[in-house]
Amino acid sequence: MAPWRSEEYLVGGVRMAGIVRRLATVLGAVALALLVMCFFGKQDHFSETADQGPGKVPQGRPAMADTGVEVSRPSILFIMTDDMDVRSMEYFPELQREIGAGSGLGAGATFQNSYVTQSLCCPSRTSMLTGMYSHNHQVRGNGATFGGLEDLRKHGHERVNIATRLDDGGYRTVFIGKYLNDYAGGYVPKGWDRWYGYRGGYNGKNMSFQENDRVVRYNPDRRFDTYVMRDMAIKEIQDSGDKPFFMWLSFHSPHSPSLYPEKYANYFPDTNIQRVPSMGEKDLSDKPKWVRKNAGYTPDDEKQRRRLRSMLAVSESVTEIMTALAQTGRLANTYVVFTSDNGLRLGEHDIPRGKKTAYEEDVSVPLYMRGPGVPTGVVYPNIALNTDLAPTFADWANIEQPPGVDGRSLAPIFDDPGVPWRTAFLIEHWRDRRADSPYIPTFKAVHTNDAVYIRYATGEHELYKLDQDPYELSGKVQDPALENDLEKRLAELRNCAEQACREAEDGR
Ligand SMILES: [Ca+2]
Ligand SMILES: [Ca+2]
Repeated sequence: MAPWRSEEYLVGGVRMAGIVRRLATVLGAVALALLVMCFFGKQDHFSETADQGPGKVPQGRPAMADTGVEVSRPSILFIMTDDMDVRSMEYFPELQREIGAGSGLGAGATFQNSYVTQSLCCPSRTSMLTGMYSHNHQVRGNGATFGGLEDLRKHGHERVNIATRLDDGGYRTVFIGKYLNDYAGGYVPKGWDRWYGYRGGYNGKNMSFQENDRVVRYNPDRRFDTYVMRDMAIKEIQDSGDKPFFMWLSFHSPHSPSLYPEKYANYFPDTNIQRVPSMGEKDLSDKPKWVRKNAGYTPDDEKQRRRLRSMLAVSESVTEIMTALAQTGRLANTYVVFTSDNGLRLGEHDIPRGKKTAYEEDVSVPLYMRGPGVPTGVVYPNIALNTDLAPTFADWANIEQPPGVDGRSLAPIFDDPGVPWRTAFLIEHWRDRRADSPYIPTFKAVHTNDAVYIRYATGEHELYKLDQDPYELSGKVQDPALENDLEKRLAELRNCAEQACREAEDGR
């Protein structure tokens, strides 16, 4: 049992849930009158959530104690990994239980249908910053031919995003780790009070960070990057004083080269990539030409072991960060979110490992959440997207939404799991001649609760009924009615913006 568990879970030996647990935790620290204020303040917040759409403005200031400590507004810790696939999360049950609902138990909730709308670093990170689909934020690649940091700046997303909004709203904003691929330091993006930007060199040879106004180099022979970032996070939590904070902690693990600390060298000695039915898929006659052309891949089990070892350091670090939250008395009023910028396929469909496709392994990401009002041990089937994170954070903080948000707050689900919800979303990819290996044609896809329909610029298409074919072995389903329906939904989604996206996702 992790050390912080006793504070969070057990009050007088009884496991408590929801608002009751939170109140009991706060009880020892603040006066009763303040407690009552806090309680009703929170209730107001959630009822506002249900009534107001994006673009709402803060309703009054947070309650302040005599000491000036803000007691009502929660802190937000957003932990992201790079290229972590959902299937491999089964090796990290502790991480799931700490933040999500591993095996139906845990300190928070798990979204089992969580997706990115484009399976690639820079586009997905930009969706998280802005709440927009890629066709709206226009960071469509990692920058080899287009996209990347340059497009992020060109399209104004460093001037206004969820961080600048939280900063304007009085939050202490902290960024730690990998930003967008091309970031090499030299400046601190607007909106961040504390900035620790990893300056490339993710290969373990040249480790340096832009730490606010100076560059700090670390000796990679003596310091491991995940632990360097963990220590930054713990120090920032300890230094955060009386303000609520928003911290984006962006680990580079388990992305290649998947470095890990020496102490984990003997872990997972015999663990192989799971040979799911789509591994080495034999019959590719249902697949588009680019898949058939690149078939014949041998899964790299040693690479997978390296990934898992690098994730052990992440899991260990998260536990220590949770302990720091508990020790500073912040755990009960902090939302903690864990996800990945994209998934990764490890050899499914007999094509090289990678991302960017609309296949489940590429677009599925882990998503765990805990915090005030988030039920514990609940696994939600609702489709959650990377475009939902910024609006969820804004909702939790009760601040104005960033402009142009296509996603939606996930918070209403915690109040009412039966709330009307999206039944479809858009997946996008643009062919990047200089970065694609293998080359994947431009496509747009619509993903529903039980099907995915991929339409390529080549004119080819794939249709999978995921409820019957979860491993996507047969992409030439003969179902004209379904295909017709999905064509229609794709047409509504492909160029949508803001409210029109939400309506198209809902099928209204
Ligand atoms: Ca990535
Ligand atoms: Ca097949």
